[in-house]
Amino acid sequence: MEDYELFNEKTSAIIYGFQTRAIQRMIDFDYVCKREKPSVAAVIRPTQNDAVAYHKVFFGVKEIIIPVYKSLEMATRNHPEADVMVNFASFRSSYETSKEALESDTIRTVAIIAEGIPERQSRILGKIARERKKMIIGPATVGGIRAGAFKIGNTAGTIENVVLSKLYRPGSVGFVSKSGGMSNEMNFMIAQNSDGVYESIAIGGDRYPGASLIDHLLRYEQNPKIKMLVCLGEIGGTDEYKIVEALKDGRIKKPLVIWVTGTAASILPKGLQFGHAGAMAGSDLETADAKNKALKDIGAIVPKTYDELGDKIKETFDKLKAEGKIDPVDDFEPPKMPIDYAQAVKEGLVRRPTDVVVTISDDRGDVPTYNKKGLDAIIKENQSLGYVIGMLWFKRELPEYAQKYVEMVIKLTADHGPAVSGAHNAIITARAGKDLMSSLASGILTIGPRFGGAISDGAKYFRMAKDSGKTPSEFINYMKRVEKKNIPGIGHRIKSVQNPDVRVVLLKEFVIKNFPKHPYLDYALEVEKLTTSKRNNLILNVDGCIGICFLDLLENADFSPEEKQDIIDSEALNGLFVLGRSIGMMGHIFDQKRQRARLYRQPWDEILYD
Ligand code: Q5B
Repeated sequence: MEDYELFNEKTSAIIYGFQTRAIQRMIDFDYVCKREKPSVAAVIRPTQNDAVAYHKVFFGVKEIIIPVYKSLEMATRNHPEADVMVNFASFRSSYETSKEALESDTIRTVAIIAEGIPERQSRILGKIARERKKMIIGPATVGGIRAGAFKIGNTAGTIENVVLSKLYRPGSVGFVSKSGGMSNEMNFMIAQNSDGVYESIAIGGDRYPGASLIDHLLRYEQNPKIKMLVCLGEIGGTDEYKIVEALKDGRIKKPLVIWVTGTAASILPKGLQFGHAGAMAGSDLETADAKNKALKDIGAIVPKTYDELGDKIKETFDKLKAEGKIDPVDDFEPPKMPIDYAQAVKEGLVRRPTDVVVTISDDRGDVPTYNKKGLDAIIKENQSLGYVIGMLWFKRELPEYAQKYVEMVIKLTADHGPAVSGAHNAIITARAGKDLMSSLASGILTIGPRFGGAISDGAKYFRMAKDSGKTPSEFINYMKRVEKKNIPGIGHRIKSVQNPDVRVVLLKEFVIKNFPKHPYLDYALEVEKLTTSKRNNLILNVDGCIGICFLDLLENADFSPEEKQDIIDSEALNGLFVLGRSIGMMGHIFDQKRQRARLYRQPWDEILYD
């Protein structure tokens, strides 16, 4: 690359600051320019924990990943080919980071976006850049663009603007301004009145920019591909007189169309500052009128007003063209920019079949809903846990007695001591040093047909038996001979007629007292009479009682036969035991962890070695 060039089609940059939108805009620009490789080599995000992470971006329709480093040192070491740093650091840290980049061996150009960098620091940065023959664009700038090659950050705005201003391929005009905002407008104006911009730089509105207007104009002068110069100066400072000098001593020979903004200052109170830190006339020499006059006197093409600027650009360009000095532009239809999916959805341009259907809750609005009821209302109305379970499991506001029943089940099943399968497994797992989730999962995984998980099957078989008109004794025979299995919900390892399970007693009492009717419980108690007459531990157990009484709940609350079937088949009733017993199992896990209990080993004398 020649010294007078800052960027070409292969330029790649390191972006300081995790500016995802600006990064995507740069790569979108690369895509419409038909660059072979994206221009962002790496990103620096000093706040991240890892030395290196990755960020996904689109390059056209394809997704690519860009490394994100914790430090500039790592980024430059891994990407020596990247010779531009676009510095999005805030004004507080921009000085240190820009200095580090200027002092690196690989970074040649630093674009400093931050506004408000102390002038002393800007001057030091400028000095370092001059000494090391490097270029600073900014501070307080949007950056710049080499049409068809490289774009700094958010320069030129949206991709639509880039295309409208024909920035996807180079024209013949070298443009420089102080203002970044005006550079967007000027890129468009130049595209309307010539074959477009070759390079466009906004040096920034501070009093001490890293490089001045003349620095860029002299670069453009040397570049044979640039045929004419356009410059937008600004009230304040004496930078434009350096351009006058260059015109006078012949360092600038190419036609220069220039306008110094701020001519309205003459009708406004003296000393008024125009937006930028440097945009204030401290003396008559610094006024826009004085500068425009000096430039015109020395031969620059200066319009009468800003409104005439476009015409002057056109006249100058047409003249050069008539003289055969303008090479034909290698124009092409820029590739259509794929529209982001989220945007397309917003605009109603695409539709997509969903993969998941959810009918119980929604978290998209301000307030999450449970079965269409706002969580705020649920809390304000002080609804019970039974109510919430009703909404999320059964999609119903359960009647109050049913809510109470659900809560009672959860309380009654919360724990049954450490000896049962679930608690035992959870304890052993916790003592093996495993985490809460693993210990709980290992306990939950024991819940099944013999332990805690007989509720759904109990409901299923008792419902089938009663609804099909089987007598209790026919049901017992059917289970033994046809199904060839123990009746789910009957039998307990330690509870018996003589040692009744108090949980079952409490459940029965509650249901008989509160449920309008309880035909399934009545039926099950008849079955129990027969089974306990055979063996005294073949009682209606806690699983069975929960499931059978739930059949009565569904009956009382007018659930349809199909809904009942779905509730049974989906194992929602076993879910009550899982939910309740998780409370106890977690208690056991915390208990073991609190005690720092040692690894469990089953004593040999509890094992028969045969
Ligand atoms: N027999 C629960 O069995 C247990 C029979 C039966 C007809 C039956 C057994 C069973 C069905 C599943 C069930 C939930 C395995 C139980 C729970 C939560 C818990 C736990 C806790 C908590 C116990 C001996 C003889 C045999 C069998 C006959 C047994 N059950 N006949 N229907 N249901 N029940 N599970 O004592 O002629 O000698 O061959 O599978 O409802 O898990 O606290 O511990 O909160 O944590 O080991 O309460 O009843 O008896 O299997 O040796 O059978 O009785 O056919 O007859 P056992 P087995 P035979 S509540």
